[in-house]
Amino acid sequence: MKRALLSVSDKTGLTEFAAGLLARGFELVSTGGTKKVLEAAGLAVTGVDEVTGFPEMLDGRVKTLHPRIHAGILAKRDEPAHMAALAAHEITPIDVICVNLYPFAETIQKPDVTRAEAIEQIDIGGPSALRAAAKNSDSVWAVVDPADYEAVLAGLDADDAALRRQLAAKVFATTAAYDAQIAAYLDPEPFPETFTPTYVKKQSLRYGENSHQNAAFYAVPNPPKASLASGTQLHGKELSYNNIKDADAALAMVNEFTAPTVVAVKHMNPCGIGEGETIEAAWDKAYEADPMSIFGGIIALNRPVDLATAEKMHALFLELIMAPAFDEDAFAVLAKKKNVRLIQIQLSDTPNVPHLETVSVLGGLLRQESDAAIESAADLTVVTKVQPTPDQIKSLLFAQQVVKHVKSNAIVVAKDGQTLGIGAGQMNRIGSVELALTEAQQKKNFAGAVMASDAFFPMDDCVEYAAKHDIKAIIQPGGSIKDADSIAMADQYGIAMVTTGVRHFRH
Ligand code: 93A
Repeated sequence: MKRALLSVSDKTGLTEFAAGLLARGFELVSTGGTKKVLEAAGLAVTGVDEVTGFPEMLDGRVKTLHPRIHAGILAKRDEPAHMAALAAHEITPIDVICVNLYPFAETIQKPDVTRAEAIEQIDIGGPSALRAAAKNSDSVWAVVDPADYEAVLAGLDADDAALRRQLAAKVFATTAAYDAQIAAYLDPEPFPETFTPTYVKKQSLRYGENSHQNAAFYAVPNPPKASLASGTQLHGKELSYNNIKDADAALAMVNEFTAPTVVAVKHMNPCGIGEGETIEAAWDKAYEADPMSIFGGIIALNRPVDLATAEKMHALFLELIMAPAFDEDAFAVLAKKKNVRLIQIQLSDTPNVPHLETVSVLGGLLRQESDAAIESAADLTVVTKVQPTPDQIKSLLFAQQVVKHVKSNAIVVAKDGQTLGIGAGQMNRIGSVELALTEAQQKKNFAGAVMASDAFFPMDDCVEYAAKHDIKAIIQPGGSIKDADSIAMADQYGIAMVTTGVRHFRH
């Protein structure tokens, strides 16, 4: 008679699977809690203690850890000496191991969980039995996921060796991720010597950046607020690789603003950001910031979408709209377009909660703390003879909050909670200044605009260009050996300049 060992924390689908095994002539062996569930369902089951001749010990810490179990799993079925050893010790081979693990990740998510409670949820016997079965997958079935039960029953009938190998790989991936979570809990050091992150596939993607590149989206098991992975898609075409990158950037931006704000993103850069009294007013500003580039844009709002705003957005072609909520009538309007992706997001409780960022480089990855710095009026040093006015200071701080989200070299021209021109990703700073100002000068409300730079001015040419193009105040980190030249240039044109001491490169 074939034997199956069932020992599961997640009892989903257990009795159906067990009944399927019984119907296929298996004898079932189980640990305490699993056995109870099976018996309650009227299924015949032997206790693991009857097989081992040992009681479950140490509050369950030792249940399946016994040669009568592990030799039964590990013996090579085509190795006569192995089978003779089993016979000599009267050990029955075990052909199916169905185990899922103590819920360690869920336990440490609970508020106020103690270290002792967490440690108790480190499963030792379960991974051992699973890994033994996976090692012996030439003959043994290692089943770790209830989602596979049906396929396993079918696979048993067909003696599907390929499926056994697939399941074995899943076991090692699962136990590796499980161990990585334990390691991260025991030592939450952000930059450990060995970095073993755990990501699970959230979705396969139709393609990557371009249609000839395959791609998939992976997320941590419990994604934080203000992440796309913790959002819910309510409507529209499935997300693309580029959507996810752009939406991630847009979300990081909108999450930093407290007043009603709308962010429009194209190719990872903001093309318009507007802050207003209402979300509709914010939309108007974000749209008018660059009515051309917003076409096909990714939009993030930090307030629920109301009908008036929805109607305005509906009039344009937009790829994706994210907001904490959509009013019912607003949703109905937007959902008239079949493809537009509507995503409900959760903003973080306070703006810009620091987190760790990871990007890949060939053969490795880079990890850093996110750029969580947000400057306020108290961080500004006026370096020119002319002082900025209170209104200019507001506009300078707004431009500063935008510029950190723009690819370097980054220049933002803004006024009254609205971007007017953005220069992104140029290889020299003056190039970004020219782009931002060329765009900004087309706006009818340009007069009195201010300018932010993500890093210091290496020479006085940027200030000269800005002054000649009617910029009245500038914010920049300072710190160049030629700061004095830039300040002198500002004084020459009678414009105000403040420094922050904080650089915001974004590569
Ligand atoms: O405490 S353990 O690490 N020691 C063991 O020997 C052992 N064997 C199975 N945990 C062990 N298990 C785990 O018990 C399984 O991985 C499963 O998650 C759980 C099932 O226990 P029960 O059947 O009592 O609900």
